[in-house]
Amino acid sequence: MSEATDRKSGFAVLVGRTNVGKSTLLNALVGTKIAIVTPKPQTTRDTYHGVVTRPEGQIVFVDTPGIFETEPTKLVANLHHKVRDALEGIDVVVHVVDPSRAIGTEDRHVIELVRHVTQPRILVLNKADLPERPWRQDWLDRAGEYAHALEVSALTGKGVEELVRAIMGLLPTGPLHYPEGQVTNVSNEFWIREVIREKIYLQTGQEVPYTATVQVEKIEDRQTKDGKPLLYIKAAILTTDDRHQRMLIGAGGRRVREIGAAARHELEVALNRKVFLDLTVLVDPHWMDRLETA
Ligand SMILES: Nc1nc2c(ncn2[C@@H]2O[C@H](COP(=O)(O)OP(=O)(O)OP(=O)(O)O)[C@@H](O)[C@H]2O)c(=O)[nH]1
Ligand SMILES: [Mg+2]
Repeated sequence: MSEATDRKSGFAVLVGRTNVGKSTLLNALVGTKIAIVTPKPQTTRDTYHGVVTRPEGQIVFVDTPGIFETEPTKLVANLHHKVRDALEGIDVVVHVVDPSRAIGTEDRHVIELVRHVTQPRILVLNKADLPERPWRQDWLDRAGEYAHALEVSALTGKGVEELVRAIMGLLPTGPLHYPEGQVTNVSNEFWIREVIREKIYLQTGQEVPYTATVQVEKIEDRQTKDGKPLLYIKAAILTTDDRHQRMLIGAGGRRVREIGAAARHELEVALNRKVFLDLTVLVDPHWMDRLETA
């Protein structure tokens, strides 16, 4: 924590239906990849922080799991519980929407959730780069319920600076929550888990990603044979049943090898050193039961 100053400081939570681009926006705001992004819904499963520090102040963005309508599983209940929790103790609510898709039940659920918070709200119409956004005007018609309504493209960066300025304008002054230079609260272990999870979403179909989680068992600094630094990681993909285990492993182990290779590549580029990723696929029918839903 730094000394109290006249700088702005506070929390802005990103909420919205699943797949609207909250995590892509978090990465664009911070300017580096913190959150995993995939074309599949329900990618984000935890709330975490991306920090933007400027001379005028600091915004701590909180990414949240998207709201979605699906079979009520323990996992879904856990994710929605995390969104409600994330709305506590924040300064600004950023409601992210995708005007290329019809306003549906999931959006109405978020509208209700957001309507009940007392903090200032900003409506963000994302995906401004898309040529067809038929529901743009329907969202703009709701702008009166928000302190600001802004159009951005998390993909190209358009409008992202304007969003930072709008939020800064709504924050109180106070001590910074993170030291200058720190961009997230995500631990190395959490990040490794997320990178592997992203590759599962990208490389397996249909329901497979939704029955899977990743457990990191060991992270060790080692050396390659020629004395270069090597990060050894032992991790397991847990899935709820045998059929999904077989799909994750693939013929002759090909699928899990591809997931591992893609994750290893991303980790090596980010860490700028060799990574050995020992990845297995295990059946654990109870992993979801251990999640908190209260
Ligand atoms: N064209 C376009 N696509 C975008 C934009 N922002 C995000 N996307 C895409 O939308 C999809 C979903 O993005 P995410 O950032 O994972 O969405 P999310 O809201 O975090 O989704 P959940 O974590 O599942 O709630 C991905 O395929 C992104 O590439 C944008 O500004 N323009
Ligand atoms: Mg997300």
